[in-house]
Parts: sequence; C-alpha cells; structure tokens
Amino acid sequence: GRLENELKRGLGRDELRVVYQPIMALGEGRVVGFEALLRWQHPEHGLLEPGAFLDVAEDCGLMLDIDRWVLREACVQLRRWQQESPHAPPLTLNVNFSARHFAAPGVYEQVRGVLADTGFPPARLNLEITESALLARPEAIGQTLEQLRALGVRLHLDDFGTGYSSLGYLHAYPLDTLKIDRSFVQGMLTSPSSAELVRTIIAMAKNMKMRVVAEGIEETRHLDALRGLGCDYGQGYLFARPLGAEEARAFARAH
Ligand code: G
Ligand code: G
Ligand code: MN
Ligand code: NA
Repeated sequence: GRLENELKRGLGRDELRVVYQPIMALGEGRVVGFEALLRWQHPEHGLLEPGAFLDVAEDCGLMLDIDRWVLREACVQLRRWQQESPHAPPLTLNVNFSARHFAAPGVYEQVRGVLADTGFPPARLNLEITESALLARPEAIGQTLEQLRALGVRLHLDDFGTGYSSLGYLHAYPLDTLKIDRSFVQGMLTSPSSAELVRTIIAMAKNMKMRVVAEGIEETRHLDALRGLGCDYGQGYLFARPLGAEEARAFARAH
C-alpha cells in the first residue's frame, strides 16, 4: 500500500526519529534512564506516533530494520551524552523490540554487534519485550533471552498485566523488570481492583527479586500511591513526555 512505500522511502531518507522519555527513581525523583520511542517525521502528515505505522511496518517486513535502527541511534546518543559529561551518573537505555524480533535468527549477534560498534555498555541496555513475544515462539526466544542476559543486557516485560499474563513466564525466562501497564496505574485511584492489581504485582516482583517500573504516571496522586506501595521506578507525563534528544539531555542534567 501507499503507507508501506512511503515508509520504505522514509527509512532511506532519514525521516525516522527517536524521542526519549525519562524513567525516574520514585524515591529520590532522579532520572535513571530513558525509554527510546520511535517517531516518523512524515513529509505531509507531520510527526507520526508508532500506532499510526507499526502495523504496516510489521506487515511489510520492515519492523526488524526499524528496531535495529532505533537501537543503534539511541545507543549512539546515550553514549555521546556520557562522553560529553563523564562525571554524570550513568544512564540506562530502554529499547522496545517487536514480538517477532526476539524470535528472528541472529538477534543476539546483532544486539552484541550494535553494542560493540557504539561502545554502549551492555549492562545499561534494557530491552523491552511484550508478553505476546513470549507466547509466540517460546523455544527460540528462551535461548536468545539467555544469551542476551549473559551479555549483561536486561530484559523488561512491557505492558505487564494486559496480555496473557502467565506467572509461568516469570520463572521460565531471565526477566529483570516488570513494567506495569499504564491502564492499571491510571485506574488505581478510582478502581479498587486496579489498585489491588498494582499492589499485587509490586509485592510479587519484590518476592521474585525483580524490579518494577510503573508506566503512565500523570498525577501526583498516582506517584504518592505508588511510592506508598514501594514501587521503585516510574515514567509518565507527570515527569516528562517523550523528549527530543536535546531536551532529554537537559532534563537529565536538571534531575
Ligand atoms: O511512543 P508511543 O507512546 O506512541 O508508543 C506506542 C507504542 O509503540 C508502544 O507500545 C511502544 O512500545 C511502541 N514502540 C515505540 N517505539 C518502538 C520501537 O522502536 N520499536 C517497537 N517495536 N515498538 C515501539
Ligand atoms: O507500550 P509502551 O509502554 O512501550 O508505550 C509507551 C507509550 O506510552 C509511549 O507512546 C508514550 O508516549 C506513552 N506514554 C508515556 N507516558 C505516558 C503517560 O503518562 N500517559 C499516557 N497516556 N501515555 C504515556
Ligand atoms: Mn515500552
Ligand atoms: Na507499556
């Protein structure tokens, strides 16, 4: 289709962008890192969010190329910040990989190659994986995840609670962090069942020695409630929207 052709052309023409949303340590209100998020600067339609084109990218087989591009771009960017401010606390980088990506051949080698090329430390890279990826190709994925983990890369389970959440995943794969989906965070003040779910996820993660990142924190009341439950990390519009590289860097310096 038309969007497909435009996307192929756009990739070659430098129309893709990465924006960076801060991830905060909720206790101290300090930036610990950034989630890299994809945007497409479309020549006619303006800045497009992934919802507008990720399905097309998946369908026409461009998703892996795009994910790889985002990984490289963001590693280069964060490495540059670190080199320019060598005494600043090191920042972690979260990158989203599509479900299919983790099952693709050679993913481990590619990630290792990007880390080696860019000099970004593997232990500061967090790859975000969705539950649907774990559901899709469990065997191929298990080995890839173990290899990535052995390299030092950490694995964060994205949108936790929205998919086919199976507690079996948490034992079967070397996952470090659960990202609580924003629908539960946003529901927790008004819906007792959302609040209970958030409480339960945090308690379970602690028992399993996993970390928790709450997504979609928009109000101080969300932040207070999450702190009260012992949630360590979070992100959301209360702190910052996804920011361009320069703004993100300024935010990190100020926080
Ligand atoms: O940035 P935004 O809130 O519009 O992101 C919407 C969705 O797109 C999120 O679920 C996010 O995980 C996904 N997404 C953003 N950037 C990337 C990317 O680089 N690769 C993949 N596979 N998904 C992304
Ligand atoms: O699925 P994933 O968690 O990767 O999605 C990240 C998406 O969530 C990004 O598109 C980002 O723009 C969006 N996002 C980040 N913080 C907030 C928030 O506080 N509220 C809402 N509604 N969306 C957010
Ligand atoms: Mn994510
Ligand atoms: Na999410």
